[in-house]
Amino acid sequence: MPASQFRAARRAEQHPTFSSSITTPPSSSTFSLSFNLPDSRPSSPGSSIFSSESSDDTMSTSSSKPELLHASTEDIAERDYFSENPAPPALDKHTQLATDFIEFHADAGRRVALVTSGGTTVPLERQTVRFIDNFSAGTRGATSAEYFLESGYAVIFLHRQFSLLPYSRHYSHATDCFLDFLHEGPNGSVVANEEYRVKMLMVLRKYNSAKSKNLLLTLPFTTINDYLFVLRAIAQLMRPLGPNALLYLAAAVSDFFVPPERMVEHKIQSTNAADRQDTTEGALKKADKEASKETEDDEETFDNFDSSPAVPRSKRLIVDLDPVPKFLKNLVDGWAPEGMIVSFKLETDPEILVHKAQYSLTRYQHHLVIGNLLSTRKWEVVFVAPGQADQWIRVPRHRRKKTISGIENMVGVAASGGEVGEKPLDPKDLLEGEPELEIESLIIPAVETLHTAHIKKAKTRS
Ligand code: PAZ
Repeated sequence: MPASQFRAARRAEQHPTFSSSITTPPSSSTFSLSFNLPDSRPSSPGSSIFSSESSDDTMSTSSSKPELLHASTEDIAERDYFSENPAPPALDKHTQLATDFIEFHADAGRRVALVTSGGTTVPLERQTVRFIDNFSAGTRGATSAEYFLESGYAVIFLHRQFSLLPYSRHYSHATDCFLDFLHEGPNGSVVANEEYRVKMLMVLRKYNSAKSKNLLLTLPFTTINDYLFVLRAIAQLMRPLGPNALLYLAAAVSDFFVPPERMVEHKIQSTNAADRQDTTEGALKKADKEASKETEDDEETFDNFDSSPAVPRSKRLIVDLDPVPKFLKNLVDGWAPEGMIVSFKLETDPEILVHKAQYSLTRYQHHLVIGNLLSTRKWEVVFVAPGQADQWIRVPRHRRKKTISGIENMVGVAASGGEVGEKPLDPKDLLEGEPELEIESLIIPAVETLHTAHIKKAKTRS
């Protein structure tokens, strides 16, 4: 598609029409976490420590919501979320970079994959010292991006800042520090150690090739809010690519967050020391004595959730989180309706993985859910797609590296709803030290095949 046509299509698609007023349904579920804190601090009756500071009005939220015509619940959730939460400062810059990148590849008629990767943080304070995070290192996303590039896709790599990146991931682990691969050569040069040279050269060549052909755009995010804003913006920018767009959502996105109206400005205090004017030794001793007296009083009324040793409420941090709206339906129906959408489903319980993946597909009506278990995600995944039998993709036995934990023996368990599916592995089949085949080298060609079918179907329809 020529660039001018691309720009016109994008303008038309980014300005949906809103009218008529509908009220927001109350949010029904919240999530609470509690932490024991080492010192006493003023108790906060009620469930949230944020309630006393929630009147802070410095947050840039907008109370004027556009009205919606024939709005679905998803439309309302989208309008509310994006009008009540602040756009990240880098949004315009990232949008511009993505616009140029997509235009360039749309002109070339190339397929473009948006790969999301890594975890998201949930800040507890606006000037963020503390946040909630998750385990994701970004291995799936960074590795998949490399295989997409190898398959001829241009890739927008939307990643959690400081998680793994395509190509540099090979040398950025704490255990594989890049300096261990190098030594000093003649005349102050830096030389790769011979045993790593060939692999390093291959990685370097692929990286330089992707860079010089403008095939890889890396955009960072940190918080769940950054992620949602930039995901929506880029998905909408991809609309003119039609079925050539592929959205591969591998990031581990938080399901819960602290909404702006309940977020405190400053670092949450673990003591009430900041309140004390008199810091002489005598005054501090007196304050400590009073604090322990308060503690004794509190213990009589404290509601201890889990029957662990009683800790007074005044020493706990109770975090009250709202659910993050699910925007996958909005993505499928509105943001990128012609693109192929691939979501991931992560579970820890083998008995529910397949069911949850199927449920997600039915609920959001997209094109593919890739299910994986936390423990076996590097050995196997399941493809759940409409109108076809679930398909397990596994690293062949002889390419599975033996682990200390023996977790590779879990492969096959989820396929049979918790029963051991595949026969347990014979230790002889496990090649200690042999480079493990990356499961993404099997996943991406399979996704590509489905994407080709998706494009073909769209062409037939039009
Ligand atoms: O980043 P990583 O390689 O450590 O983990 C990958 C993953 C498990 C986060 C990914 O494969 C995934 O399942 N993402 C979606 C998680 C979810 O929201 O269910």
